[in-house]
Amino acid sequence: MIRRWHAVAAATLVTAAAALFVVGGSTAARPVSLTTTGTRYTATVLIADPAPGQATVEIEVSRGDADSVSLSAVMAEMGHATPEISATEREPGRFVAVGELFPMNGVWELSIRLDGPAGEEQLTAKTLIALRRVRRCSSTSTRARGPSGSG
Ligand SMILES: [Cu+2]
Repeated sequence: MIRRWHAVAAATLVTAAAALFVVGGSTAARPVSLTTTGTRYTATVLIADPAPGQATVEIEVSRGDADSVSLSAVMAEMGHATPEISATEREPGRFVAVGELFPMNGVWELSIRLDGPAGEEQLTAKTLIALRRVRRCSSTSTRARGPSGSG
């Protein structure tokens, strides 16, 4: 029962994502750039390639002196949660995390947990994760890519 709901929900999300891309006139996931503000910190989330699988997420802390940043993600409507991963500080205020934060397409809520002399704070940002290539016509366009007649 859960699996069926899962499949239906996934199909709905893919359709929704495809619709967004058609409206946007693009065939690839667009880079994500979101700024979120709390009482202690302000952070900007940058995802160059917002696709499922291994993700590289950059966090720029523009307000507040953060010593550590950790990320986790939740897809509430499907009950998914990914374990927290630690970001590495590449330069002052700029953190990068690499990991399986977004295992599937859809809208994910990213939690950014920051800690520093000012204290701990958790910020959130919603982001759409989508297939690398979403075609308007799914029936024929992907078929012609393979090597024809070889192998
Ligand atoms: Cu799912």
